[in-house]
Amino acid sequence: MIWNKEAECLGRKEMEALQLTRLKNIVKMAYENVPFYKNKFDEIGLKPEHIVTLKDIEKIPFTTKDDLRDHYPYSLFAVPLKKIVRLHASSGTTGKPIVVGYTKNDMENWSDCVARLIVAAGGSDEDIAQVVFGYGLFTGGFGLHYGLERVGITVVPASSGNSERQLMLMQDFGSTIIVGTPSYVLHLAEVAEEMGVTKGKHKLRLGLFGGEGHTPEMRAEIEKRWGILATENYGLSEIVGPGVSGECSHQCGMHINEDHFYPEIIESSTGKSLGYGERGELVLTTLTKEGIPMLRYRTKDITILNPETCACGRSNVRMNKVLGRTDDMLIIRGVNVFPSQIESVLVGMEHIGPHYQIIVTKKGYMDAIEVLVELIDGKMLERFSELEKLENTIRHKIKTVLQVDAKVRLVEPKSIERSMGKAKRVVDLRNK
Ligand code: DLL
Repeated sequence: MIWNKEAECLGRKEMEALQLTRLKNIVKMAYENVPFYKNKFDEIGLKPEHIVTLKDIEKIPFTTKDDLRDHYPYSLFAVPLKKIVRLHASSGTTGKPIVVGYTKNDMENWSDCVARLIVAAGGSDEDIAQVVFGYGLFTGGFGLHYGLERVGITVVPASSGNSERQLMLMQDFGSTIIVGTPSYVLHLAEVAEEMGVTKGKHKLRLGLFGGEGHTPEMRAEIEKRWGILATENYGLSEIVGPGVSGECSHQCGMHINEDHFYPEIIESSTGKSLGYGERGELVLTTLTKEGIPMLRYRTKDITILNPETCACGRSNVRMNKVLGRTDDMLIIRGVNVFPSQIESVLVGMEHIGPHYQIIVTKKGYMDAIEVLVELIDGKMLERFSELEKLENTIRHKIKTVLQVDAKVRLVEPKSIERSMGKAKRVVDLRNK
């Protein structure tokens, strides 16, 4: 089923016409109501009427997370606070969070966008969805919640944490969908196994995962352990929260809600625009947001856009899995390293579980990485030769895939800190 066929299956020409009309409106609205945008436009002599084609978007300066931080809390809002019905916030690069506000219309559009990705993944009003995202300033909990309700799904707003209770609710309420971060839902699978909550004892059939990335290997692990179809969705607070894009049940890229969010790919170091199929930083422009319009927001997320119509019939541009962020990319002795690359080496190997942590240090002038990996059986720590052999195998694999020499340390099961939200994969001690 397709939730909003008109928006999700629009022909390319019609979509571009709609985007252009909306782009012109939002640029005018931002220029007239947000001094930050007016100043930026005036500095380079740009006027809203100079935006005549979609390509003209490239004339508009980028917006960054620092801009949100510098205008904390409300200075980027385009409407009086009276019109704002919801605030959310997310962590900034330093101290204060960044704040976003939604009008009534924004809330309507947000729920519709989230409803689209839920239905695309296979959710329907027959389902019971347990939301294990945190409810609060984080957009995950409430964002998915309203989309689920819009579809008519029975929502269990369990919020994050208390795994044993989650499993009790899941069984007693008969949850069929689980909604959360992949790392937490994988942790929950471990607890379920310990508690004997095996496949026949719960009714889960579908997972909606987002808020952080996960590799195909990690997805396969989640699907196997829970016996579900795992789909992914993407978003960020600055743009709307969840609802920017989501996968359908074909699992071949996340359909972007292009009628609300205009996507571009740029070369991160130069800001140069790149085309479909090219890997670069995703830049998003909100086309309908009233509360806090974002023009050419640099997400720092690296991906590739694909304009081909999907087997599901949706024609909106899809984005590939996020490969990493331009700012969580580690540079180890000159080599770019994404945590997701290390993850794909680890997941599925014998004797080790799916939890890992990358510790980055500096030895002299040289960066060094150590990868902590949990064993499935702690007893192996006493069998030195086996342990050494496994550490060497992992080290060798990492070297082959990443061209980086990493130290590997196998550790006790469950000794790496579990997260109720997004997993902390990298501990960077270089500047400490
Ligand atoms: O994480 C919004 C969200 C909540 C999306 C729940 C989907 C589901 P923030 O906390 O502002 O918002 O974090 C945004 O998280 O720029 C990405 O780096 C990362 N991220 C979100 N979804 C994915 C994903 C929410 N599917 C930042 N894959 C983004 C990879 C993701 N990274």
